[in-house]
Amino acid sequence: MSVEAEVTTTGIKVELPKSYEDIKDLIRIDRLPHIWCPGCGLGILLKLLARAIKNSGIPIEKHVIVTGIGCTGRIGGYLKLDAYHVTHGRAIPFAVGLKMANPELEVTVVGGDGDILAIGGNHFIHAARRNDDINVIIVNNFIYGMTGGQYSPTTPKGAKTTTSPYGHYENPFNIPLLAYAAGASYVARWSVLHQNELYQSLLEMFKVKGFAVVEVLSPCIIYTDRNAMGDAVDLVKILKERSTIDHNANLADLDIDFSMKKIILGNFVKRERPVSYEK
Ligand SMILES: Cc1ncc(C[n+]2csc(CCOP(=O)(O)OP(=O)(O)O)c2C)c(N)n1
Ligand code: SF4
Repeated sequence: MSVEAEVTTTGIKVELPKSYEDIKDLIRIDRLPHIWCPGCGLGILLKLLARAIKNSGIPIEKHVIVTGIGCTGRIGGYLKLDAYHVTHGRAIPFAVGLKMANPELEVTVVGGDGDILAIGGNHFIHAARRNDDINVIIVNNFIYGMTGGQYSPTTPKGAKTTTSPYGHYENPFNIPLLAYAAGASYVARWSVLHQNELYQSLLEMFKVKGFAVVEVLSPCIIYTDRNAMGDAVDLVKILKERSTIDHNANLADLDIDFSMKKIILGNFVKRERPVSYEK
């Protein structure tokens, strides 16, 4: 059952599934079909983000999405609102500039683990330190997806990637711990499988004054293929079976190792700190 059928710029007739009924006004149907692989978690995030924007209580015209480069970076292009697709790793400085120029805007960065934490890592920690009043959604698929599967700062030790064919030898970032230590006001981690919790967390993120970080664990078939983990659905099963929710978890315990035996999710941090432009 579809809610909308439209011939897109690609000449293909696209039908939105029924579950998009409430957000069809926010989806750029003319840009579909999207570029993502079957089984990729990004489509779920697109839907939940659109729904959270719509129900945020903040007018759509005040929302701005800023993305860098990567599979995740394509999200803004499918949303019918002001969206900037900027250079790789520089979404956070663009977002901070937008917020400084017009503090009334609700500015949200969406980026991959490579975009935000490798090439953009310095911007991330300093925006958190300053407590810039923006939102950052980090899609953690443990790899550089778009460029063919190189290791990223969240690739677990031992994982095989294009650039670590014998197993990665570096330790990954623990994103919630890093975000908290650097100064973020709000820190959460969910997976695309935990749709309701992720949706609620995105709504909360919009309410926070200060630097708000939501890590989203999302399957990538390039990662699962290379590590003989089956397909994206198998990784979704792992996320389902091995995740526990513990809002009060010790942040130092939130590492995700290659075995993925322990994946802790939750809304971990919510605190008030002066934001960057406050005296
Ligand atoms: C300055 C610059 N360096 C490198 C690249 C190549 N590049 C494009 S996307 C990407 C990484 C993508 O990985 P990630 O940010 O984790 O996003 P994903 O594709 O996994 O969603 C890289 C290195 C680029 N486009 N620009
Ligand atoms: S390469 Fe990975 S992240 Fe990119 S669209 Fe495919 S499954 Fe998604």
